[in-house]
Amino acid sequence: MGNKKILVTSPLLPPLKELQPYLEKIWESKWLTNNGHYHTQLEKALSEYLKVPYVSLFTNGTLPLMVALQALRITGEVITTPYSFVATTHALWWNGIKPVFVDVDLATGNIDPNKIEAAITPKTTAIMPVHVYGNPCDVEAIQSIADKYGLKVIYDAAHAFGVEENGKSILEYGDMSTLSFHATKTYNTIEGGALICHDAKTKEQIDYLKNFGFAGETTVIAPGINGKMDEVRAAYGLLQLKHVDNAIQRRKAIADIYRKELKNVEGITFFQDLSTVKYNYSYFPIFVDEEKYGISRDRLYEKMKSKNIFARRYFYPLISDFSTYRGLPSSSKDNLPNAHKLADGVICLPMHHELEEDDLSRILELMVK
Ligand code: T4K
Repeated sequence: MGNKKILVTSPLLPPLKELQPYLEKIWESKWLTNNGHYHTQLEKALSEYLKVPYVSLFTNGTLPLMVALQALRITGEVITTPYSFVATTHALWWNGIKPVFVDVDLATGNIDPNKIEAAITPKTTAIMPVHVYGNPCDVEAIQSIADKYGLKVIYDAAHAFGVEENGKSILEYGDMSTLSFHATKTYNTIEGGALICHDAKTKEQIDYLKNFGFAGETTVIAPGINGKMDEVRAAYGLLQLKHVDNAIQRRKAIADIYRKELKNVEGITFFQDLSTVKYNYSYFPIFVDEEKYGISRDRLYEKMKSKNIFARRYFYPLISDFSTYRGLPSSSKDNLPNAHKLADGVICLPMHHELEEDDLSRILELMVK
């Protein structure tokens, strides 16, 4: 067995020769960005692939969060999860919105709907949950709370490309959902993202907002931003759609091996897959119980590193522990016991389409004593 570097992920890349003809067309047309030909094609292709009617492409997965908040005119306080990538909460902060953290469910890592109502105040205007690792939130429970209190729901679905529950896209829920197509995601456009909404008028508004607010050559309807995806990345994204299913299949096979080999290791647990859900296997988080496993999460993480295996502790520290957010009342440790438990135990094992049997053996041999 070799000692080659194993990273937590490796980007899916379309074969270079497949990209060449697209690049030639772009060079020929001299149309590089601003709602170009491939941009239009990719929005259409993604809406078919993802089974959602309206897709607005973006240049990354953070801007759609920012724009969703603007489009829905969210202000005041928003209820969200601390167990996510920091971009989720930053999007609120950049909009002058106060995040209110609610604890998560240990079974999924997602916001616990049973704890949302207690966090609602007269200033609450929305809920921003995350389908963390692509695990679907309890969308029905969240919607019924939102309906009861007249709140909007924006899902950060950065990890949930192609995820379905009972045959329906998880992106269909809430008022809007956002996706990230960053290089490290199951489906990538190098950098990129999308905002999913449910009607043509809202899509039109989103498309104005991602283009500085321009609605025609001389009319600016709102203080928009530049969130546009360029033609090179849109073309690359079209090609990726031909290959992403194979990559997901390989990820599933790897997840099955991890599950099989780790299920009887004392002190190591992982989330259970539900038969009603079509997953994308974007991450494989495990949780280390130091007492039962014998060594701490950080010791295991360092041990892996010393063997050239670069797993990652997504999502540690919790967002609520970063300096910007630490002082908020909802950031107190007592308010977030489950989130702390997950963050203190988590390691995301290497998970990508290029992992080979040898790589998996190296990872598992080190973990299974
Ligand atoms: N909401 C949620 C819930 C998110 O998770 C994210 C992003 C967002 C919103 C915002 O979406 P974006 O604006 O990013 O589209 C990564 C990603 O940068 C970030 O997109 C992602 N979530 C987050 C969970 O992870 P880092 O700091 O861990 O990336 P980095 O550079 O350390 O790379 C991770 C591993 O991937 C390394 O082992 C190297 C490998 N890698 C990375 C890149 C960039 C490659 O092999 N090739 C590459 O090109 O943040």
